[in-house]
Amino acid sequence: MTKPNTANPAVLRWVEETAKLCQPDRVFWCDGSESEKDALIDEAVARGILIRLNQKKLPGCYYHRSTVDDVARSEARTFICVPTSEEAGPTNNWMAPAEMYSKLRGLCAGAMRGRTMYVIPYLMGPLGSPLTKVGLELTDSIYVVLSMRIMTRMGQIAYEHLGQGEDFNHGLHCMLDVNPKNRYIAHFPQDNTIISTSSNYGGNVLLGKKCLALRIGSWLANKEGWLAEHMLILSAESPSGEKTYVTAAFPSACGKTNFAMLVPPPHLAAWKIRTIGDDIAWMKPGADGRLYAINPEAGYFGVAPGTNRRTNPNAMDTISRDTIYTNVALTPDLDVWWEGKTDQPPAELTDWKGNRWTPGSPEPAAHPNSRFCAPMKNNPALAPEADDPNGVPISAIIFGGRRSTAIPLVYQAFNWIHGVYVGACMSSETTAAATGEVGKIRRDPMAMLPFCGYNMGQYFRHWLLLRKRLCVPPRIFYVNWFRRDSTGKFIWPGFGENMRVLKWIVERTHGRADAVETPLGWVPGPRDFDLGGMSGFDPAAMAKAQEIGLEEWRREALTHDDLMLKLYADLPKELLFQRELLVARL
Ligand code: SAT
Ligand code: MN
Repeated sequence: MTKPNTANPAVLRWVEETAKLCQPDRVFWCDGSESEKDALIDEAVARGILIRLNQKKLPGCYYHRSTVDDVARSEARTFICVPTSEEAGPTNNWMAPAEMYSKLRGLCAGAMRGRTMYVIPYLMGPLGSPLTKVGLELTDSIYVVLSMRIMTRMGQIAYEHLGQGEDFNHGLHCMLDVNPKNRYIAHFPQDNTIISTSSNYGGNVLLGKKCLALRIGSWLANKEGWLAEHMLILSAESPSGEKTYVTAAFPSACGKTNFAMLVPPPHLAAWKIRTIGDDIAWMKPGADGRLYAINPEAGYFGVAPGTNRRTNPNAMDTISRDTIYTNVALTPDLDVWWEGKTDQPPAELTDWKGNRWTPGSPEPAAHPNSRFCAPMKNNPALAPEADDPNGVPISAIIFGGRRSTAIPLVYQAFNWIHGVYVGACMSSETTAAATGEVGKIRRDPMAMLPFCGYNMGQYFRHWLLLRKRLCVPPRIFYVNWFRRDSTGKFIWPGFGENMRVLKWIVERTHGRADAVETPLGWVPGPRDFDLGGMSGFDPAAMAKAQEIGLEEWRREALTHDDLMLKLYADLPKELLFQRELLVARL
């Protein structure tokens, strides 16, 4: 037992109650210090929870391997526990709070016997921001402590922000035996409480991230008049030094981290892109009628496969030190490797399951959802604004998904209401970030399907109402980097070249670039999209990337109906009108 490092009575009371329930042998009060980190790492290494990587190549880096059925978010086991199922809405799993509490109390009773319960105080958001929230996570996982230390502003700083108040998120994580049968990720928004059992996977157990910053966050945002969104935030500085702030919502594993760390191609090298956040944006109308965004996180929990010097050099630098890797492959000299890290795989590896792997092995060496967890301060492209308590004023909101067909590279919504409709109809092919089938098209409104903590129809209404509080609403765009030609090849080269799309978007927000009207929205005029210095990509290829097939779109519009019908009872009528308008234009 270490000594409590706070006198906050609500914190002391809750830790005591939880310890009584879970009966840990020890309670460890984390303070976030360096010496504490070193001691916890030593213990994790001694117990085989972490492997110390090659410290010459990867200073401060460690490796964690999870059990084979605990490698992604478990959406089927994620619940919103509010009094009625209508409040949770048809896109969420629901259970009555009393029933879920009783089930989880049963599972957690005595669950930490022989173990240590760690008390993690943390902030979501920069110190001193009016948007910042305090969380307390109680967990019996050292891996969670060390990851939360990277992903949040963790330690004494959170108690200082909280003072004697009671306004903090109560998070409890019990690893149990990580058996999926006992896995629950349960949210109780009315009590500002999260309980997660029987998993040790990031999105299920780093409770500040998806659980607090998005599910509870969106519920609070609806009540308090702000937005909690699954969005990266970046700053784009033009050659003349003008800074434009942009957010973008793409589903998990669709390139938010890459876009947030984009390195422009040589032709556009005078532009500077800097990262504010790579996954979550909290946004609120400011006194000047603009929408201001902060990144509540302090680290990146990114997908490793596909990350390399060419696709994301800033990420490669970020993860070269102080990083926890999970479920990637190991080289014989304890370096890390994953599919796409180098063109040629090493001759021999230990795969994510701990087995010997050679290039002829049938399975990938790294799990497709293997991750790095790295502090944002390592990012060479980090924007200084990432720590600004006031946030940054957003000029453009980009929606996008992973679609092989139909959806053009970029278009702009006609106005805010149309933009909300376009975001609501977002769709994407599923990825390995959640358990289940990969590559299936699903509607993922605003990339929030797995993360909206209340009724999705109500969520759209909240978006529509917010417009009234904005004098300068961000312009709304839709992008698709993933369209393929008839041979299956990606039409658009993506990655750094996405700067060209971003440039058009930025220019549009300042009223400088021209556009052509189409049934979907405005698209770049032929002279207003910069293809300079691009070899192998010409206006004909651009036309293919931008093609809007009317027949294909008539079918596409019909597929919007799954979601519209599911949400019909709560769907704002504005969105039904938007659908009528789209059909008429087609
Ligand atoms: O696995 S996480 O939920 O943390 C990341 C993601 O899926 O977006
Ligand atoms: Mn995410």
